[in-house]
Amino acid sequence: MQRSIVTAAAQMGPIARSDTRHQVVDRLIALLHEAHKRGAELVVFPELTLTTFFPRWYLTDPSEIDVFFESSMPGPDTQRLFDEARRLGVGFYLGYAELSEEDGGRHRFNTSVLVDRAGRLVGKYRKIHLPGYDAPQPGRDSQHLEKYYFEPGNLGFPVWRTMGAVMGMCICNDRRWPETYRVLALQGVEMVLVGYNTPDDHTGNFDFDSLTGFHSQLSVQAGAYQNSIWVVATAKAGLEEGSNLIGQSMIVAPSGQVVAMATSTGDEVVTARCDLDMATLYRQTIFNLARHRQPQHYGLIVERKGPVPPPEDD
Ligand code: CDT
Repeated sequence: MQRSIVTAAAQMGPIARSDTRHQVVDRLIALLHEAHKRGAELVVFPELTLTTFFPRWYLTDPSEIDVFFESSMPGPDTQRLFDEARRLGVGFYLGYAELSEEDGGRHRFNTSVLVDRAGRLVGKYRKIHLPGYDAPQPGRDSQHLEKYYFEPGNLGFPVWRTMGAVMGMCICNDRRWPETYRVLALQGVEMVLVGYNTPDDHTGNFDFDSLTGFHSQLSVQAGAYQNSIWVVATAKAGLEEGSNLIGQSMIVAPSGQVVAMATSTGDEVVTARCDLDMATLYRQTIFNLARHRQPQHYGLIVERKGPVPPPEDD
């Protein structure tokens, strides 16, 4: 019997700073209905889904910062989404800014949760690769201050057997790192869910920035193919508070092929039936990690602090 799961990438257009959680959750529920109408059993929402992408601003007043964070999930504003998803029998991935009281202190993480079709919270992931800076950079109109607002995730890259598949999560910049997919693949992941907010001026170098869409797609396709996994990557997109966020939400097969992609930079649902046996096929053949991977021959991995020194003069 074929194992498959109909999956939706539920891209969101821009969210203004003044938009309320209620307005945002209304949009999420509309996307959920659209996905369900198309047969989706699992919906992937973006990174930091509930608010505008606030790391573009340097805020110092804790009360101004706290409004972007959730101290419980589900919370008073998101309970409606959880209830509606359970009623429809649709699982989902949701990214949000998490304020956590643990180890005797307050901690802030860039987090996602995975919820199954019965509305049960299956797992939580906290973003490990935080891009940008921990202090504002002079000369930039738009900052990228994730290192200022968040701590690196402390939950590793777990996988969960749920909804008929082995699933893992990552968040935005994580998708550019081969380690992300490989650490998940070594645990048998079949489907990786990722939300993102990617400004089209994120490096400040136009030669690089003009390739932003290409690099996003390249990272997801390479991760999928080299690790035999389905990747569902969902953007927050469009012109948000003066910053252009790329769209191109996509579903990529273990073959590396893009099987669905958003064509707008607004609220948009794309779906695909993800055949999990395709992941098995690639993993049993070209990328049979147990048979073909050769870590014992890779040599000692030396982490240098700087470049390899130049040859010494005789
Ligand atoms: N949100 C996020 O991680 N965005 C980054 C772009 C910014 S890098 C300064 C990304 O990798 O898409």
